[in-house]
Amino acid sequence: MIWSFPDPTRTAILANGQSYSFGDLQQASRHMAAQLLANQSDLNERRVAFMVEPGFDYVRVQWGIWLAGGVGVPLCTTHPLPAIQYVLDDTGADVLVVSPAFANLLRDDATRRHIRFIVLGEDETSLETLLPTLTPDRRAMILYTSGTTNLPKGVVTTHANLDAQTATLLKAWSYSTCDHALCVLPLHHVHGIVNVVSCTLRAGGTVEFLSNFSAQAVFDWFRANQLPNRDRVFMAVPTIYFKLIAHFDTLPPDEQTAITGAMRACRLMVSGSAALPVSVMERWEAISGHRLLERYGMTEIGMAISNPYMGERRAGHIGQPLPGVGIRLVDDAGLDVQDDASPGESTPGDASPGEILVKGDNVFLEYWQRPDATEAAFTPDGWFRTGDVAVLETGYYRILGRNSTDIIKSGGYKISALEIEEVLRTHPLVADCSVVGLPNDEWGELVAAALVLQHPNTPLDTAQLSTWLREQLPAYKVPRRFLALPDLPRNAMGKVTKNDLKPMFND
Ligand code: MCA
Ligand code: AMP
Repeated sequence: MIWSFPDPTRTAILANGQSYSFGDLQQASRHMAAQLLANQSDLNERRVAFMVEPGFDYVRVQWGIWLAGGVGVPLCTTHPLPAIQYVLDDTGADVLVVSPAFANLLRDDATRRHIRFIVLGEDETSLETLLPTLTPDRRAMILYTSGTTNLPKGVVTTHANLDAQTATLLKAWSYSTCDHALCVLPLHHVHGIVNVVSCTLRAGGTVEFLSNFSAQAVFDWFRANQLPNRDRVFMAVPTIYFKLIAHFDTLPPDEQTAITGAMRACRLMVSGSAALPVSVMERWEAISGHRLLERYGMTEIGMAISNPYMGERRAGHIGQPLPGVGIRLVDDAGLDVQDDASPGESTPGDASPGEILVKGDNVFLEYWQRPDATEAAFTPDGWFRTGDVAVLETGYYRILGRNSTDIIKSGGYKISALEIEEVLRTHPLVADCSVVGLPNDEWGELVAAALVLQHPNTPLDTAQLSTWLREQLPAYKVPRRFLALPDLPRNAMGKVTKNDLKPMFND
């Protein structure tokens, strides 16, 4: 899924103090495709995993994989080795592309797997070759998402899905060639990949990359000289807005005034990936002059529901269905709860909660090599079950929560409690455990673990346990609160009652 542009001289990417035009990007992507193809005519959906920092190299590798007919598998640059190995095993990737910074981390692993290992700038030559012709139904990307199973699942999107996911946003949020977007998000999730990078580039705008999030760097970006005839665009998760506000509050008044003035000139600011607290929305509006546009999405569907670009952006609500996206709310029996004949449209007084179902070209193809999970995720008539419960209030959807306590949202990341429990149970001191998300202003939810210890009389060294967990799990999945209990609260069926467990952390 790459796009051609009338003017190849326009700036596509700014990163590490360098500027790259669309012409540079297209040429570099073709070279990467030729490199990947070697002497083949088509990668035929072979999986190509890549661990590359956000920037020009990331995009040229991603586009190169697509041009060559491969399936891109972006790896998180901060995950520990076991988490990376899981993705390599699960996708059966037979090519691994890395930036020089990750070569030592992954070289031995690639050798052991007998897979092709390409270090950018080292194992590359400038090649040109004929590229395959791809049909839109071909698989394009696999992103890993945590869910109600203990291990992350690969979400497969096709070129047609990516086309639909980007097309609807381009229309709804008025992206244009004048956009200059800042990317501070990780590029192994939809928020960064689709909403920030792909949509901006598809519109012919410019994406500027920060290697990772820093509040000061974001404010510096707003204050820096604007490119001529450009409109700044900023998208982030609520935790980032919380952190920006906290940093802003520490700055001297003259600096605050300058930042506020610079932010007012921005075209669009969006929040998503987790619920935006009304307090954060209001404080941000006071600081920046922008009423954040909150929208709702998911790895499996891209974006589905959004507050309007023009019109009322209602606090605490996720908005209305995006163009081309079908939305229904259904009860436990699968019956529509809206008292409205046409799904997704509003009538006053239509407020019964239901699970959000989604249908449209934006919806993913399958969970990679998990036909049972894929089947379970859809209704018999093809609607994707999100697991999110919402209510429609005079035309705007509001999220009430999820239908599973095993899913936690922290820092905008979706985390499976079951995955963390599985790892904790392998620790020699842990006899049993249960992991929950505790409400938290900064992170949305904070990961917390209740533990039944093998030796209840020996005090738990939580620092040691955290260090051990960090070797196996990404930092954002490591519990921040621990509680030792003699037993876990359970219902008559023996299942841990997580809603009873959560308040115990306050005692
Ligand atoms: C990091 N820390 C945490 C957490 N994460 N503590 C508690 N809970 C957490 N979740 C700790 C670290 O261990 C570290 O502590 C300290 O915070 C700083 O870590 P660092 O990684 O540098 O944090 P950060 O850079 O401040 O990261 C915060 C972040 C990041 C920028 C908000 O979490 C982030 O990029 N989130 C966005 C994720 C995203 O893109 N999600 C979209 C997926 P110590 O020093 O003690 O180690 S959802 C999606 O794509 C759908 C489609 C959608 O709707 O958008
Ligand atoms: P992920 O699977 O990582 O793509 O996360 C998708 C999930 O994030 C959704 O199923 C929702 O639970 C949550 N989410 C995304 N946007 C919002 C939002 N604006 N408000 C509340 N929850 C959201």
